Amino acid sequence: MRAGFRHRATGLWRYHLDPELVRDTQRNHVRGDSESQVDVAWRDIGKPGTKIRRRPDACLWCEFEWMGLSRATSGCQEQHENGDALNPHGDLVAVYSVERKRAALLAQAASAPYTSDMTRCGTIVLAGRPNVGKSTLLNALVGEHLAIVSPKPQSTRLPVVGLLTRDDTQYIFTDSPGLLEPEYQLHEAMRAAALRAIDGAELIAYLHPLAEYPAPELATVARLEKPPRAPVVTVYTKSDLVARPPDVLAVSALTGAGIDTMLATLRDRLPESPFHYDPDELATQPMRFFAAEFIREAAFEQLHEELPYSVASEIDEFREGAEPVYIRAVLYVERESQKGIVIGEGGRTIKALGAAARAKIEALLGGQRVFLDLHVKVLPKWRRDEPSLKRLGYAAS
Ligand SMILES: Nc1nc2c(ncn2[C@@H]2O[C@H](COP(=O)(O)OP(=O)(O)O)[C@@H](O)[C@H]2O)c(=O)[nH]1
Ligand SMILES: [Mg+2]
Repeated sequence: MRAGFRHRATGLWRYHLDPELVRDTQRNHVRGDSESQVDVAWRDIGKPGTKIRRRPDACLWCEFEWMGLSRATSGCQEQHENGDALNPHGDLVAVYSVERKRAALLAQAASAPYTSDMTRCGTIVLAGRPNVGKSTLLNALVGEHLAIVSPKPQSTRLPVVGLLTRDDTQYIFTDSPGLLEPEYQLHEAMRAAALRAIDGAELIAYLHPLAEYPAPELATVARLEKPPRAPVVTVYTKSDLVARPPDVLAVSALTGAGIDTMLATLRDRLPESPFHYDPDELATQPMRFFAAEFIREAAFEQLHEELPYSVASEIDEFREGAEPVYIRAVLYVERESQKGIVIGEGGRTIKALGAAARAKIEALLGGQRVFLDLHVKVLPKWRRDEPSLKRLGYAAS
């Protein structure tokens, strides 16, 4: 058994099963079931990424019941009831509480030899100044338009998670708001979100435009009080725009140049771990989140100058079962005069904005048709108002 590990966000324990152990377990624990039946089930369990839920009083074997193996593990149950849950190696004895199991697993992990067939998986934050290409790179890595992109800086307000599973590695990328000097409450919330993402990640990809080589220290750019906990990999972006100095990790999200090298570099620094997500998954946030973001992205495209910065969006209703999918959304601005501009002459502007947002949502829904019922409302000075920022999901409540 190569240890389990605790998933930070959910607190669940997950295990990766060593095939050798699985064979052992069959010999030691299976009573009365045909080997072939068990074989199939074990194969499922051994699959990278299989999640085994924590049950407070379950021993290591009883947890497998959750996977539909209650019969196969009846031998275990007997032992469990007798107060004597042994693993086949005899080194995990009477594990009744999660705390004791955790200690036993960690002790095992410390002594376990390195196994090269272990998968790797971890969280990587894409961090850097505004406009360095974080969101564009996230989309290029995932191969799907998840994060909103704009030539205007500070378009990303909330972290967006994108997943990439390639061979034995699952990369959990987080696009974060740009590190900036806050000018008002929304900026403070964005900076706080970026710092939380940096703090929570297992690896930091620090992005900086190649044209502005060399990059200053991340700690300086982010004005961190102490150096970040996670290792930092500096990745130069927009390499298509300038000649590359030797020996730097540089990528172009537009041409794809350097991305394989970047992934290989990140892979080497990710922890050994089972996958956290199904290899086919691309995103972890709900469709309503992306719908609201795409409305904002359309606002960045269709509205001029500073106006997009005064725009927020909120999804009131999202009926996915309907055909077309029905979405009622509100686009907030800060002043009555802005409302007039967003609606436009005869409703022309809001119509174009809604059509652009709808096309983006439909693309992410795999071509499903969407009816976007979009309204414009004034939420006075929401960028400087803490309760409004919380309500819109920008500030942590
Ligand atoms: N030429 C070029 N432009 C890029 C590249 N990546 C991003 N951009 C552009 O840089 C601008 C900012 O990108 P964005 O991803 O929104 O940056 P963010 O603020 O760091 O998330 C947009 O206009 C992008 O099209 C790249 O690899 N090459
Ligand atoms: Mg961005």
